[in-house]
Amino acid sequence: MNPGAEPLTKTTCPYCGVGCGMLTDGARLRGDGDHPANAGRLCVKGSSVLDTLGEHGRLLYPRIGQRRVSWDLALDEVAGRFRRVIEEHGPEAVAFYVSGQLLTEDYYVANKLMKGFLGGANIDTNSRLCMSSAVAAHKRAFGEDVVPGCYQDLELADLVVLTGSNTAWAHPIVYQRLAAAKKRRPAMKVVVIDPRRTATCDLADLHLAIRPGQDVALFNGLLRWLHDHDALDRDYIDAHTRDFQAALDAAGDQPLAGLARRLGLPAADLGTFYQWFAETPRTVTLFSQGINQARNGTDQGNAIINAHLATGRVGRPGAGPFSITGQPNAMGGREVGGLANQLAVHLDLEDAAHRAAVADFWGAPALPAEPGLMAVDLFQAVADGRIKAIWILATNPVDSMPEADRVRAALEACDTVVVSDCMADTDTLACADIALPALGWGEKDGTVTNSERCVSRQPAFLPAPGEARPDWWALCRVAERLGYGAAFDYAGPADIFREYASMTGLARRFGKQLDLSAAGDLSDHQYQRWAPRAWPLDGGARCFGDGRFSTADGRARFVACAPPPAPDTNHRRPLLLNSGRLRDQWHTMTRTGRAPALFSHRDEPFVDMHPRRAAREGLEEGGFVRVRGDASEALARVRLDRGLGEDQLFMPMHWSDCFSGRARVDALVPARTDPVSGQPAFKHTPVAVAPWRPAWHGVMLGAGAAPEVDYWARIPLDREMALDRYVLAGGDPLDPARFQDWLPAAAQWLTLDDPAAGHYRRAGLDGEGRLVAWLALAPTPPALDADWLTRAFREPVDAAGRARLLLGDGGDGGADRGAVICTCYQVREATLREAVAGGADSVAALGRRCRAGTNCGSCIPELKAFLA
Ligand SMILES: Nc1nc2c(c(=O)[nH]1)N[C@H]1C(S)=C(S)[C@@H](COP(=O)(O)OP(=O)(O)OC[C@H]3O[C@@H](n4cnc5c(=O)[nH]c(N)nc54)[C@H](O)[C@@H]3O)O[C@H]1N2
Ligand SMILES: Nc1nc2c(c(=O)[nH]1)N[C@H]1C(S)=C(S)[C@@H](COP(=O)(O)OP(=O)(O)OC[C@H]3O[C@@H](n4cnc5c(=O)[nH]c(N)nc54)[C@H](O)[C@@H]3O)O[C@H]1N2
Ligand code: SF4
Ligand SMILES: [Mo]
Repeated sequence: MNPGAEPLTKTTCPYCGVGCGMLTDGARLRGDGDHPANAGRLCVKGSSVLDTLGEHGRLLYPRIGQRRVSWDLALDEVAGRFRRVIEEHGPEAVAFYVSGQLLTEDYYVANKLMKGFLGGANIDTNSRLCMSSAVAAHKRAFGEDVVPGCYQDLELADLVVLTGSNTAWAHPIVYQRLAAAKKRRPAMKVVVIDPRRTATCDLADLHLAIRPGQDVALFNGLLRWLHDHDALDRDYIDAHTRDFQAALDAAGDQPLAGLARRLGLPAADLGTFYQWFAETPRTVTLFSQGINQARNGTDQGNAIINAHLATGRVGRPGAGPFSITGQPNAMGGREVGGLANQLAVHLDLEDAAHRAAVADFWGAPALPAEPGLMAVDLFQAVADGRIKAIWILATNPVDSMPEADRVRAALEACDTVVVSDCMADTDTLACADIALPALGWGEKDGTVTNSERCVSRQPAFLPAPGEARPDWWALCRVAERLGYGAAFDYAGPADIFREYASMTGLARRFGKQLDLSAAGDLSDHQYQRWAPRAWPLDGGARCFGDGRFSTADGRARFVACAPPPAPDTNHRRPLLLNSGRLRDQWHTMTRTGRAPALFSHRDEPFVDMHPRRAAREGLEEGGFVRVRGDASEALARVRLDRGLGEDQLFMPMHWSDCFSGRARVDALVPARTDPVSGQPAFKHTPVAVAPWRPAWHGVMLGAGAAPEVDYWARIPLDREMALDRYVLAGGDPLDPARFQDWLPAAAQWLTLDDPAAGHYRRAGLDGEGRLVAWLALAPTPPALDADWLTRAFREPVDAAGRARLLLGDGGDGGADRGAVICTCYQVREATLREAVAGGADSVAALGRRCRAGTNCGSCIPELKAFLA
């Protein structure tokens, strides 16, 4: 940093639950060397966050219907409608649906307003789709929703088990810390349990490609094995736990060979894993959505925890079960009580003493004694009219909920849908009756809690765009209009944080670990300067290490876990569709979808499948596949991947109707949930596939809207010019005239029209000779040099260039250099090939030659694969 420059602001990354510290002023950005989570590192999403900022595409003003209105009018309307519904139908007829992307202060206020003052419990959160099975498993085992360990445990461990986690892509900095630790201490072992071979397997000494949905069987088998091989910690079990025998009885005692067959694993591999687990006191089992998002997700979590309790490995250095959180503030939301079946600060709705303490603290007139509806049931209640007004903040359920088309229909039919978002175009906002513009990252001010319970600040360092306001502010102004002004009279986020922190004193009073009460009297200045710290504030980095838990008797509970249900594929839906994340995209792409570089890793929606499966179904790499579920159908590209079982498919969760015509994976996913947690089984959807062969292919460049054709995918090219590339395909015979509607106006058109060969090309120029539109339609996918064409949109094209415009290629060899592997330095396959030809034979050598992999390191697994 140059010495004269303004100091950078310390903040926290807006993406994943690793919660990396950053230093930025909106123009410069680097990792915060002092932050305990990342010590200065950032992954590719974090590094490119500045490319997603800016006013373009933001929701800037409140709207009622399509009409821009003042905040006063919008808030009057929200309050008026909520009041009328509550008066006529009771508090059960209104709902909030919130998100782990809110700040703790926003979340606290939303929960307080619903449960304390509106008197209903229908506030649920997208954490229901994400962490609720882990929450339920923690509560059953520990008596409280606590992740016992910390990131350092992954470095201290001698065995790290990663199950249902694609850590390399979803929690890259945790993965890099693990990779660095393993490099320092090669004796450390890593086991990955995942039906797919993922980038995470790159680090694995052993990959168990388990049959989908079978983790309980695997961990039950482990419990039995530990018992049979005298590897239990009997003293710990006796002193600190209950119900071991019931868990062991439920675990069954299938011989290893039979169990391995059932799990689809070589018996030797299964035995190796059990042996390693038995003999390694320092073992961490990290789990994520492959565990949580299943019909028995809660049992899956408890089966893992059982194995740790049985060996006394909880909350000790280098040992523990570790549920890693997804969203930047998933943990904060769980603290404040954002789930419909929680009250607040780790206290329970069903407990009268907890309710009395909370009512007293808030001065609340009415606390519900019954849990509210969990997300799937909540949207069902919207669909059948029991819920008549819903306020959705910081989440996009029309894309991310199972049976997403039904969620959309429910919102379209609902009388009052209020949506708070920072972006102007989302599939959920399209259903809003009232739209409220929210501040986004860099503008909003508050705190978040990461996976290791570390509370960090996200301060504002950018001005508010348009009339966007903080979410807590909008909630408080509505509370005021409903007559609860005194309880929501906060001067700012510091005020809210102090109240919340004090309130965690109640948790402590009821014997919980959550405790931030020492921060209850921070000054505004101290709040501004808060350095990352984990709760309990007066505790160490770990919880439960002394064997005392948050249950009434201080003992942890083993949970008897029934064998997993059989997969519900059938002859009509013979394949199991898995879904999840890509390295460079965030959820429904409302933010990462603004950074063109983040599309260079994967640019169109796709379905991964094994080459033999593809051959059997008449599908080929790059062709199109129709995926049929019970509720809907999707259309995407085929990608061949030998890392999948032959009866499995994988589809990314990211594509919304803003980025492709029919690639919302959640339209396919049925709304089947875990009976304990209510979390949907996103990972295991029965489907069928069939090829789709278009009559023509096309590419369109411009700033226009998506053409209404059978297949389209939007790939941002340049954010300043709002320039997109649309990849197109159609089933009907080609009719170029239809495209007139979708092409922007131009001063001059160059056209090539060859109906006999099925070729049609058009380039539109403005008065100065700059491209404003470019279209190519052909029987096979047209080639082009997107970088060259993008330049032609920016600067007038010279005579030589004009001659090549319809070709779409400047002739300087830019086309067909393959996919970008290293996003940070935009290194393409061709460059890597050249580096290899020039003698680069290791990741380090590639880095020296072409810089690939030397910034965030997220592409290192792919560089290794490339070298292999
Ligand atoms: N790049 C990126 N990172 C993110 C996010 C993002 O959108 N993009 N989102 C964040 C959020 S909110 C979350 S919750 C996390 C999620 O982080 P992860 O849970 O790591 O990510 P997923 O890709 O959803 O799924 C993890 C793995 O579970 C595997 N799996 C599927 N079925 C089974 C099974 O039956 N058993 C086992 N053992 N494994 C199975 C899948 O094959 C997949 O590789 O990521 C966070 N980080
Ligand atoms: N098939 C399938 N479906 C899944 C999953 C899966 O693995 N497979 N994973 C599930 C999981 S784990 C998760 S967490 C969900 C995520 O799903 P969503 O929460 O629906 O996804 P996001 O795209 O993160 O939506 C966040 C929205 O909030 C907006 N936003 C960002 N910051 C703010 C803010 O400060 N205030 C306001 N008001 N708005 C803001 C963004 O622009 C965006 O529109 O998806 C779930 N759905
Ligand atoms: S790992 Fe990447 S996305 Fe996650 S918090 Fe760190 S920089 Fe952000
Ligand atoms: Mo999540």
